[in-house]
Amino acid sequence: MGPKVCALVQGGEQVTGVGWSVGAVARRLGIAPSTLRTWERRYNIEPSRHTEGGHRRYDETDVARLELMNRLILGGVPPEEAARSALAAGPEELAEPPAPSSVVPSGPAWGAGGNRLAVPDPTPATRKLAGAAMKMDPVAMQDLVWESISTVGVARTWQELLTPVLVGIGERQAASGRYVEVEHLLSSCVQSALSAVLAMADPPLTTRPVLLACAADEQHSLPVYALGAGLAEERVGVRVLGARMPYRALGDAIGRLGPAAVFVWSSMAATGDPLPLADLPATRPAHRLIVGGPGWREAGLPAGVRRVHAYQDALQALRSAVGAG
Ligand code: B12
Repeated sequence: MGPKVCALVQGGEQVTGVGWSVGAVARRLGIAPSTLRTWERRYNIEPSRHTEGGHRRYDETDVARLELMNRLILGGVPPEEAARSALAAGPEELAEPPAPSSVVPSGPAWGAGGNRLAVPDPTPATRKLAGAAMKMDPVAMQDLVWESISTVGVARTWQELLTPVLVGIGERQAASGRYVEVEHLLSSCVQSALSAVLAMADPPLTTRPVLLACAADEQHSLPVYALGAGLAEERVGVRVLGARMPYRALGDAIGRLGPAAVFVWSSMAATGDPLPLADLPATRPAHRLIVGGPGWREAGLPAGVRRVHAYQDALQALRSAVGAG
């Protein structure tokens, strides 16, 4: 019997050929390709075929197994145990999980306001993502995020889909004091999709990179991943340093990499003190220093530091700093 041809739809993308490639499976799961290889090396969760050239190819059962493993991990099961369960799973366990609505309790036990999330100016896509977030369904969330990224790109996905849903969950959480678990799972799905875009980006066409970091003690890192992924998609070289970046370490990174621009994010007033920005080292040629996020205190921003208020403006300022727009 010849190799079976898979024709599967993932995130709006048709994947055809003798099974799924590492990249296609990674996109489907919203994880980095290197994670798949790590799982294979550590837990023997491997593809059942290879091409003649030795490239890994996953069939539908392999993909279902990996999806089960990913679901278990996102649900808090340690990877080793998740891999054991996925390898031992029979066809029934590997089938689609039950519709989350049937397992999510409803009514008063689920909290005041029911299991709906109010999203500003809702669209069909934000409604679906908000629904999947409230049902805590990571596979649906990842599908929706990937479908959007592969159709309209990172920038529009962040602005039109992710920002409204994140703002909605933030408001819901602030009003009720609940839904931290929803906020965490949604953040984890968004973060893994954006990290996968970064990991799979084509090589940059720029020479001096853009450094993206959160202010010291600032944990809200999604905006810097969204900016990094948006720039990487345009083949701008980036280094995303992520959450809680001590200023001294940011200074060392600036000295080591000689970036064309540095972007620092602050969501909260507690992390938006502009004074430490003045001590960041100068470089030759000079870099642009740009800050964004509602946390920054405007008064006291050192001369020459630009503050941007919108994602699109940040993207434009960074593009122009590297001479790419
Ligand atoms: C996800 C999330 C988390 C996750 C973060 C995970 C991660 N890896 O990033 C976790 C669970 C870790 C978390 C922790 C906390 N969080 Co929180 N979190 C959020 C949430 C829901 C989204 C964060 C985000 O990505 N924001 C970015 C975008 C989506 O939101 P925005 O900044 O409001 O967007 C506006 C503009 O900035 C602009 N914009 C959007 N994107 C971009 C991008 C760029 C580059 C630019 C320039 C502009 C821009 O457009 C928007 C419309 O005007 C927000 C809600 C919110 N509105 O931000 C709360 C929120 C930021 N968190 C809040 C709080 C209080 C906390 C905690 C202190 C909770 C706690 N008690 O522990 C901790 C803080 C820990 C710390 N030291 O940082 C508050 C902050 C209140 C304040 N003003 O200080 C918020 C606003 C929720 C709320 N309404 O109360 N959080």
